[in-house]
Amino acid sequence: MGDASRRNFLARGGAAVGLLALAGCRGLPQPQWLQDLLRSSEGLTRRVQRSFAGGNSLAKEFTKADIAPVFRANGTRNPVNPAYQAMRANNFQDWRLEVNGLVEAPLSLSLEQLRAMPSRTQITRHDCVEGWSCIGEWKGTPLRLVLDAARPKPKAHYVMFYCADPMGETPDAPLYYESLDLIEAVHPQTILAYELNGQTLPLQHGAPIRLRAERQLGYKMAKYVMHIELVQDFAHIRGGRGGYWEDHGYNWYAGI
Ligand SMILES: Nc1nc2c(c(=O)[nH]1)N[C@H]1C(S)=C(S)[C@@H](COP(=O)(O)O)O[C@H]1N2
Ligand SMILES: [Mo]
Repeated sequence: MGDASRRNFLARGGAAVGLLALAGCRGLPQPQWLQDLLRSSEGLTRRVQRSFAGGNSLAKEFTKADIAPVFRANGTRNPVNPAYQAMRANNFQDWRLEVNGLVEAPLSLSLEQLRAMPSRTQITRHDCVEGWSCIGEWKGTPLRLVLDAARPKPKAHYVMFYCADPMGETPDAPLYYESLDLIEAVHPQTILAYELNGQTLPLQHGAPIRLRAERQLGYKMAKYVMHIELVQDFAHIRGGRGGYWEDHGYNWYAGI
C-alpha cells in the first residue's frame, strides 16, 4: 500500500470506528436499520466526508455561565399561517409531528409523547451564516430515537423537515424546509428541541419544536417543524436542492 492510499485507508477506518463509537457510547442499542446504514456504501461515503470535515466528533458544549442573556432570533419570528396560529391559540394541543416516507412504521406524535421520550440537554453555540453567534441551552428529544421508532427503510438516505412558516408576507408564500442526511440525523447532538434556556420553546425560536443539529450552520436548524419525511433523494422536492435557502443558493452541506 502506498502512503496516500494507506492514509486514505486509515482515515476511513478511523472515521468508521469514531462514528460507531459515538453511536454506541450513549448506551443506545444499535437497531438493525442503523447497523445496515453504517455498513452501506452510502454510510461509508458520508463517513469519509465527515472525517475530512472534522469528524464524527461532538460539537463543543459550554457552561451555564456562557449562555447569552437574550438569544437572538432570525428569519421567521411568527409564521403567517392560519392553521399554525389556530394550533398556537390552543397551546399546540392539536399539533402532531408526522413522520413518514421511507419508514416501516409512520408516526404521528403529540408534544406530550415527544416530551415523554428520553431527552438531551446541551449548551451550544449557534452560528448564523450572516455572521453572528449565540450560546443557548437546548432540551429536546434525540432525533435518533424518533427514527428508531419509525424504522427507516434501507433506501432512506435523507431526512426532510417541513416547517409551518411561509417565507413571505402571505400564507401562500413557499414554506421553509430543510434536510439532513441520516448520518447527521442520528448524531447524538441532533435533537428536536422543545425548550430553550429552561423555558418552553418561545414562538420566535420555532414553537413548539425546532431542529438542533449542532455541527451545522444556523439555516439547517429548521424551526416550526411539522412533518418529517424520509426520502431517497430530494431532487424532486420543491426547488430540488434540499432546503429553502439551498434553493436560493446556499450550500446543502453546512457543516462547521
Ligand atoms: N422555519 C424556519 N426555520 C429557520 C429559519 C426560518 O426563517 N424559518 N431561519 C434559519 C436561520 S438562517 C437561522 S440563523 C436560525 C435562527 O434561529 P433563531 O431564530 O432561534 O435564532 O433558524 C433557521 N431556521
Ligand atoms: Mo442564519
